[in-house]
Amino acid sequence: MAIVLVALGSNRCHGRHGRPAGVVRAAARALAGLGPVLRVSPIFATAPIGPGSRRYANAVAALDWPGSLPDLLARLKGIEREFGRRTGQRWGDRVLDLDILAAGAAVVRLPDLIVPHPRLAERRFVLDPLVTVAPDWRHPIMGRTARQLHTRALRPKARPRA
Ligand code: A4P
Ligand code: MG
Repeated sequence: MAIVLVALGSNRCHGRHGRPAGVVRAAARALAGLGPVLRVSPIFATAPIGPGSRRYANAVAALDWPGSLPDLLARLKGIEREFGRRTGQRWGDRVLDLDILAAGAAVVRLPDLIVPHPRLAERRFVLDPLVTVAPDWRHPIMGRTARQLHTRALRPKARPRA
């Protein structure tokens, strides 16, 4: 593997790292324990999608990871646990969520790992930071760059004419 794009999200406070933005900053430092972190986006404050009740801090990091993607997922889950993440409601409030967004042109479909992340192209909270880190990364299935996906997501949705 080479450069892996990792999404970081938090919408709960942490005893030591404080508010969600502090949690995301600390998590980016923890990623550096896995391999060189080449870039980290600014942190975006975003409204929750789904049943979450509080605003999120979201970011994307580019990590140079020499191992396999299932091994990386296991390490990311380990970091989530170190930050006190409990398994709970899907999409529910969480102190830290680390998702593998993409790894170059890799396409993975395992029972517990799908890359590129299946909801990546629909989500401003992913695309806004992603485009600052890897604007030229090309989605291997959709054939569009992060910049193109971002532009598309900014466009107002077409509405049926009255
Ligand atoms: N999994 C499959 N593919 C991947 C991948 N590429 N990266 C599996 C990471 N995990 C992957 O994830 C559930 C399972 O997905 C994992 O066990 C893994 O085997 P999880 O992190 O335990 O649970 P989750 O995050 O609640 O579910 P999911 O489906 O990953 O949710 P999302 O898509 O991450 O959405 N609103 C804002 N504003 N900002 C957010 O960050 N996040 C979510 C969670 C909802 N709303 C949000 C945000
Ligand atoms: Mg997740």
